[in-house]
Amino acid sequence: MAGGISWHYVLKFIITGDAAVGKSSLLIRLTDQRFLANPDPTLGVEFGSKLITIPDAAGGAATIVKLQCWDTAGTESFRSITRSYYRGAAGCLLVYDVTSRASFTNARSWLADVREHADPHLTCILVGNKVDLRTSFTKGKPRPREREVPTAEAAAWAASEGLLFTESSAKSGAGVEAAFEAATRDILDKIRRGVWEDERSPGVKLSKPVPAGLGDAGAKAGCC
Ligand SMILES: Nc1nc2c(ncn2[C@@H]2O[C@H](COP(=O)(O)OP(=O)(O)OP(=O)(O)O)[C@@H](O)[C@H]2O)c(=O)[nH]1
Ligand SMILES: [Mg+2]
Repeated sequence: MAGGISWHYVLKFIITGDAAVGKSSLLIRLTDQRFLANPDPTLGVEFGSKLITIPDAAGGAATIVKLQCWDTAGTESFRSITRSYYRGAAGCLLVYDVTSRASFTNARSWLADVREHADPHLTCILVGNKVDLRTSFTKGKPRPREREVPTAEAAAWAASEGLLFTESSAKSGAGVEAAFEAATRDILDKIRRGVWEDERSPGVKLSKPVPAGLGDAGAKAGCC
């Protein structure tokens, strides 16, 4: 890449929400483009990273961003551990399951945690996951599994809390990259407006150009 830059920014993301809403599945879909029907519950935190390219709306040069994502456990017993990962995050995916009203109701308490422990400038996107889900099987018989959280209701709550909003399916892949991209665009906009100051913001790092010849490895070593 020109100037030896592999990415322009490194952004720290956290993924939070109730157990089993699909947080790890969203991250695996983003980083590996695959879906596991029976993933293990997260114990504490897991990490994943992905380069994404954000085109410039005005037709200028695209911005390459390295997302460093901390996928936290939704299980209550890990809550005090996972809270410590909120500090310094620039972005947050607050995930619920569209077929579980309880997970949507509990999003309020996850958001309260984020507000208490993360930077006030953090960009949070509410993500209603599992939009593919219509049917589950009990004792071999199909049983309809209804959506319990209407899109309009979640969108209205997100707007009232100043959150971005989208729906997704980690299973089909629909809306997954778009969720991370929407949050990233918002963070880049905040960087442009000086809301996030590089160097002093632990969740936002600017990549430093390295001398020609050091190549990709040099750029990575010079960052994060
Ligand atoms: N149908 C469907 N199932 C999903 C989707 N996302 C996740 N799942 C399933 O939901 C279950 C829980 O997924 P996980 O990704 O482990 O959930 P989690 O939020 O990381 O759970 P914890 O790590 O325990 O907090 C698994 O059986 C997944 O296969 C989705 O978009 N659609
Ligand atoms: Mg998990």
